[in-house]
Amino acid sequence: MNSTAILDIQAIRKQFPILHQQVNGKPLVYLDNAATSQKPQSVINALMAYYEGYNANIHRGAHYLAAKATDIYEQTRHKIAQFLNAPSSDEIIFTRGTTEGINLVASTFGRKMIQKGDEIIISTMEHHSNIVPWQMLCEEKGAVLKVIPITDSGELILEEYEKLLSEKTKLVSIVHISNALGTINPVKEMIQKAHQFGAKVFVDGAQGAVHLDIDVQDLDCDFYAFSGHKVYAPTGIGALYGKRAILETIPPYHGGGEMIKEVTFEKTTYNDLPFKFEAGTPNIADVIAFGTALDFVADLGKNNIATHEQQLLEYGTQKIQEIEGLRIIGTAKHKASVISFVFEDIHHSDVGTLLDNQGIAVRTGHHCTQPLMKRLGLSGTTRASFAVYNTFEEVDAFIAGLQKVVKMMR
Ligand code: 7TS
Repeated sequence: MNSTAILDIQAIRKQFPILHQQVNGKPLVYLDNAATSQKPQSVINALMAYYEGYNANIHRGAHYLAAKATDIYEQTRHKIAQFLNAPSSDEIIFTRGTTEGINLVASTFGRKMIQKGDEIIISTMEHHSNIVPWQMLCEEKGAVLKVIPITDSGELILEEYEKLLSEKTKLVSIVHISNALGTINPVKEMIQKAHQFGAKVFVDGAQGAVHLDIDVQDLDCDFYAFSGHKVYAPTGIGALYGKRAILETIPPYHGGGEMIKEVTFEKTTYNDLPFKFEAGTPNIADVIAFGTALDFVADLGKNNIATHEQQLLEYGTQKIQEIEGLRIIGTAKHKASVISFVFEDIHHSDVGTLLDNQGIAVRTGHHCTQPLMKRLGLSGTTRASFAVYNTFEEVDAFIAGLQKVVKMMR
């Protein structure tokens, strides 16, 4: 099978220096993209250009370098607003990643809006980062965490979701795409249902923002969080979108410089959005390179990337099913480019090690979704996840690698 005609995958691969190496004497086949994506040369160059050419603190310096750094830093905020189709870049807050976005909302919105007896709804397929902050909040406030069940194929049971919704529901926090199963959840419909009860909705977009065109206005979500490092940007940087009306009424997250208008020992007034939520010197270099990563995605076209990834998913799914004793975990109708699987008789960590011996990088284990694994009766899975630079030949190498594993272990 050939690569999609829309994108020149070989030309794209050339932009990723890390891909061109041998691991354990074999060409690297990197299929751990749901954990983190690799970085194109343009992103690496953006980091270098900042440190070599205009490193300065932002929003405060009265000099050329500070003005330039501030300018380019703020351009990324505009790019993120466009990436999510947010009404304004004032509604984009820089975070360290999805995890911090969730914790920010739990400690600001949660602190102000959640009271004893209130209910927060999440689902069985959440990443730990979309479970634990809400659990901590519920414990502190005496609120109750409710969990939407799933089917054996890894889809949310929407009738059960509707039964959980009530006047007590103050927040629904739901993953857009499951990292462990690949399931794409019908978040737009779920948001509408939650809003009928006056509940706010947080969408964990760690995987969603990578594979789907996101329009927060069309979704009508109240919050949307994602991580830069999964969309070809550096680690340690992410973004949170929040509706202006909510962000304006909730308290700040961290106290410190930048987030204030005026400080006296008696009282402090807070800065305007989005700076109210951004205390201290931020991760300037990585924000700037985040902007470059979003340019990389925009230049290729998100839909083109998604089409290629879907083709890899279909091809891989079809091929992997030919392996005896292997079961795919997560067979939802709407799926992103993740194939999670188990063998009847081979432990997932052995599969990972034996693939690594052949230069093939996958993730094994519970994928930070222990309650999901428990629901499915598994201790973990092996997971292959695809990005734009993966090829059909790499899928073939992965399948051949698995066949070797089977031969060695049986
Ligand atoms: N939510 C989902 C759905 C995720 O996939 C992840 C990371 C997170 C939240 C947390 O994102 P972070 O950038 O703040 O860490 N998922 C994975 C994964 O599947 N393998 O490694 C990290």
